Amino acid sequence: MDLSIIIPSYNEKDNIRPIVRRIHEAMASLRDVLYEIWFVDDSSDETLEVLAELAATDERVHVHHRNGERGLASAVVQGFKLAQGRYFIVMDADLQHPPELLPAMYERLKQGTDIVIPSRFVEGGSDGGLGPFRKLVSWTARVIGQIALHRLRRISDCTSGFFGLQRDVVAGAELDPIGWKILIEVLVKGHYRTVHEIAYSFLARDAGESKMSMHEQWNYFRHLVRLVSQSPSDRRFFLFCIIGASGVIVNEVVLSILLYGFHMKDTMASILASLVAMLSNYIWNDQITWRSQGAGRKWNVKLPIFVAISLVGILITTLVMHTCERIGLIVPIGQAVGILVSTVWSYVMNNRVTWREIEHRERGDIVVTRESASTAFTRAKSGV
Ligand SMILES: Nc1nc2c(ncn2[C@@H]2O[C@H](COP(=O)(O)OP(=O)(O)OP(=O)(O)O)[C@@H](O)[C@H]2O)c(=O)[nH]1
Ligand SMILES: [Mg+2]
Repeated sequence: MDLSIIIPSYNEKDNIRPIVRRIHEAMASLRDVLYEIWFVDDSSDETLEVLAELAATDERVHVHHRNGERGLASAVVQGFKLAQGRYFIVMDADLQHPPELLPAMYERLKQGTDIVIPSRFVEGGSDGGLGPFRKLVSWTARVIGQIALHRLRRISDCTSGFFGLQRDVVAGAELDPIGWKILIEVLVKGHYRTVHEIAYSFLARDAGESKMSMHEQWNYFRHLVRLVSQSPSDRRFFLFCIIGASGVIVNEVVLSILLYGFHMKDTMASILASLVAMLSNYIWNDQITWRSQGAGRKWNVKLPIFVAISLVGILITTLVMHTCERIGLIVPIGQAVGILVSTVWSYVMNNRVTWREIEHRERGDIVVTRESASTAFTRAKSGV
C-alpha cells in the first residue's frame, strides 16, 4: 500500500460521500498509486451507516468506529495504527481541506520529504474559511504554541489538521495527544528532518456543524503544557524563567539582611545582594535547567561566562527601558519590556555558550521549504 488517507469524523453524514468522491477524482491522476481511506469515526448520528454502506461497495474505504470515545487527535493516532500505507495523509471530513492537493502532497512524500503541510499562511494561501473571531483565536493559539515549543517555530501552520508524513515519522513515537491538535504532537515527538509547506486556501464548511469549542481551546493549552514538560529543551526556557524570578526574591532577602541586620551602605548592599542572587541563579541553572549538559566544563569556566552574560543582560534592560521611555512609555512598562528582552538574550546566550555542548547535538537542524499556491495547484492539476 502506498498511501493511507486518514480522516477523523464526528457527525459528518452529509460530507462523507462528497469527500470520498473528490478524493477518488483527485487521486485519478496518479494511476498506479495504491491508496486506502481510513475513517476513524466517533459519530452519534447516521454517519456510521453512510460509512458502512460506502465501505461495502468501495474496497478502498475502511471504517473504524469508536463507541463512546471522543477526540480528534486520538482518532488520528488510531488511524496511524490501522493504516497500511508507506505514507499517511490526515485531513478533515468536512471538505475544508481540498482533496485536489493530495497528488502534490503525495509526490513530495514520494520524493522523500518527511512531513508535508498545506499551509494557510504561506504566500498565496488563505484562511478565508474562518470568521474574524475564529481567526484571532487560531492566531493566538498558534503564537502561544510557537513560543512554548521550539519545534513549532518555523512551521507557519503548525495547528493544521491537514498534513502528510512518512510512516516512519511516527513509527516509534509515543503519541499521547490531548484534544485536537495532532500535528503539534507529531512535530514535537516525530522523527523527521525535512518539512515542506504548500500554500492553500482553507474553505468554508459545506455541510454539518463545527465541533470547535472553548473546551477544545482549554484542551489545546493542556496539550501544550504536557508537551513542554515532556520536551527537555522546551522545559529549559521555563525553568530558566522560574529560576530568574526566584533570583529576585533572593536579591530582596539578602538586601534586607545587609541593610537592616548589618547596617551596610545602600549601594554596597545592593551590589552584594545582586551578586548573591546571580550566584544562586547560576547554581540552580547548573543543577536543574542545564543539568543534562553541564558535564565536561568546570564551574570556573561557566560561572564567569554566566556573570558576563547577566551583566550584559542588565545593560540591555536599562537600554531598552530608556528607549521605551523615549517613545512615550512609562518607566515600569519600559522596564518590563527590558526584562523580557534581556531574559531571552540571557537564555539564548547561556544555552549557546555557557552550557553549550548538548544543545548543538539536540538542534539537529530541521529543513523547512515552502511552495506558493500557484505552483502547487499547477502540479496538482497536471498530476505531475
Ligand atoms: N473521530 C473524531 N473526529 C472528530 C471529533 N471532533 C471533530 N472531529 C472531526 O475532525 C474534523 C475537524 O472538526 P471541525 O468541526 O470541522 O473543526 P474545524 O474545522 O476546526 O471547525 P470548522 O471550521 O467550524 O469546521 C472533522 O472531520 C470532524 O468531523 C471527534 O471527537 N472524533
Ligand atoms: Mg472543519
